[in-house]
Amino acid sequence: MVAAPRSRRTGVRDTTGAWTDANYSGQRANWSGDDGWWESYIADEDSSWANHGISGPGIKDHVKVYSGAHQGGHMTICLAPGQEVGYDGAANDNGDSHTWAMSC
Ligand SMILES: [Ca+2]
Ligand SMILES: [Ca+2]
Repeated sequence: MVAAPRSRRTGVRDTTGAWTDANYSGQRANWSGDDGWWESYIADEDSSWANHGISGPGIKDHVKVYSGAHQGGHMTICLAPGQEVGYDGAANDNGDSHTWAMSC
């Protein structure tokens, strides 16, 4: 297993990471909140993901990735708190937006 790089914890809500290649390699995207329109280098190029959010009661600590902009299309992958996914064939190269949620 290749460990995903840890982000620096700077706020109440921490970061979601996505990479263009499997196992947290290639170009990296890092978001501190929701993003309804991923940058072109990561949109439909995402192949690995990490949820580095802070977990706790009442905190939206799950990350839902969607196939379309503005959380449209369908959910391609959902990351539990702290979850890192080095590759997922069903979600591969399809993400266009994401949002934090209370659960998957
Ligand atoms: Ca890719
Ligand atoms: Ca897509």
